[in-house]
Amino acid sequence: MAKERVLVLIKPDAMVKRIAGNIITDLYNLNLKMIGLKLVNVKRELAEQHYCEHKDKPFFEKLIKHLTGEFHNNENVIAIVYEGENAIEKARKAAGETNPEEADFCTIRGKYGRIHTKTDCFENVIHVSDSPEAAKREIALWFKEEELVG
Ligand code: 3AN
Repeated sequence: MAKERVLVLIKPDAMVKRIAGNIITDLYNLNLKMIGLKLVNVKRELAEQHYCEHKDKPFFEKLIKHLTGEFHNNENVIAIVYEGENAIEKARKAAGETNPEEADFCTIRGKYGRIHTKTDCFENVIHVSDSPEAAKREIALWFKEEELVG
């Protein structure tokens, strides 16, 4: 299988919980190569572009508020690009189910995620691209090519 790239976002809920290091350690175990990393103060425009495929979903506004840090003290996001064989499948498996309450306990979302009782937001800790096409689009949104160390 050819090398793939995948975008991972460590979301504001993980940042306020100070578990970014734990998440990166879990991802290290996948034996993928980290080729880009940055801290981003996410503005609404970037969040809307990132989640454009969900713009008609009832939870869209919550998604935007979550990614921009509005629910979490305006926290930043860590954006990482990994490269390697089967990178997308490996990283998504490590992340676990979208709904953190349904995620296997051993996955990142299973260990660290929750549904917030007041906002009803899926605080699911990380985003992972779900296809090579999505990864390509998302990586171009978050990184300039020269920021990636291939
Ligand atoms: P994933 O992040 O697992 O690829 P997507 O792309 O289907 O999942 O959804 C994007 C984000 O939208 C999820 N990370 C989650 O935070 C949120 N989301 C998805 N489905 C729901 C839902 N039914 N209720 C609330 N938020 C949702």
